[in-house]
Amino acid sequence: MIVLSGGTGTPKLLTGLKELVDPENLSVVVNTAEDLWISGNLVSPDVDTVLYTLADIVDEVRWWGIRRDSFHTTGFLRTLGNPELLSLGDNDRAVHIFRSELIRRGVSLSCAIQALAKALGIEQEVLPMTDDHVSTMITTPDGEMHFQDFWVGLGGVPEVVSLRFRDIDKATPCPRFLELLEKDDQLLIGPSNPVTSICPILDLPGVRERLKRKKIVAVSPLVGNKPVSGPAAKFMKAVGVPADDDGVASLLGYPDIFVVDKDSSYRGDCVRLDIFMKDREDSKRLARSIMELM
Ligand code: GDP
Ligand code: FO1
Repeated sequence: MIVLSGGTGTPKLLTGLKELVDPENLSVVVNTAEDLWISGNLVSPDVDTVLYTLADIVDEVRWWGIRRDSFHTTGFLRTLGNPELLSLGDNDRAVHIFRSELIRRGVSLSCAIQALAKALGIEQEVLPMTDDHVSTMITTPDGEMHFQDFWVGLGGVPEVVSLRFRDIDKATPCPRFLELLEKDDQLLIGPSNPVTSICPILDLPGVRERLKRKKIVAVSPLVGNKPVSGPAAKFMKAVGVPADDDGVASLLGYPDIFVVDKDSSYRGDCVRLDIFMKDREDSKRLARSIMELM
């Protein structure tokens, strides 16, 4: 099974899916358009959340970083008057160093992630959407900035005038993603932010075209017509679609099976389920229903 993922909603679903799908049959393709270099190392928030989820070490309160991590280096950097944009846990930072050292030696991002997954004891396949650099850039009335400057630096407060995926036209899907797109005839789009987590993957050159030949199952990230967390509604309005399941369906290219919340006001063809995952049992229950649909 191929799953397209961001860093919160889909990882929640993966906690259930990983219990039900043989690890060799689960490949997760992850958004990297929110990645950034901090203090010399590549931080890849969505990839790391997926890795930590599959390794069962993710912080399930924040849905980023490692459970019970310490923040000594981040704290001391702050004391030195050199704060970083993101608060990086010490073990999380070790993961960034591991990956970045490989990249500095010329290893591709997908191979570096593969090595990291192996070191973390993960049996499933985790792939970045591309080995190239693509960045989500947000334009506010004060100008253009990186996604993380908007979301963490400014708390997601400013008005969003527009957004774009910088350098996406020059990027290619990573080789193994392309191989999977030729092989599998079904694909699951997890409940992730359609604008900033899923569109960067779908908008890579050639991906939407290849998906036309597949059966696409997608789970909405909207519960009761609203995002559970994060800036999805603001971004959907900024890209000119309604902030509801009609908007989600259009951004995802009208999936063959669209799973929406039982209380969604969506009137198109869909499957209605309880898609809110408050705990692991909910994740497993939803994962089981999706597997039956697929
Ligand atoms: P990000 O990379 O951290 O922005 O994470 P994602 O894009 O993977 O996930 C963010 C989206 O997940 C938000 O739009 C939420 O509404 C959605 N989400 C979070 N929890 C749940 C849940 O329990 N069920 C569903 N269906 N969506 C969820
Ligand atoms: N989000 C925050 O709001 N504040 C943080 O300090 C922060 C640190 C952080 C560290 C590592 C990591 O992988 C993610 C982190 N996030 C933090 C989450 C991240 O900025 C975004 O929520 C994701 O990029 C959205 O997918």
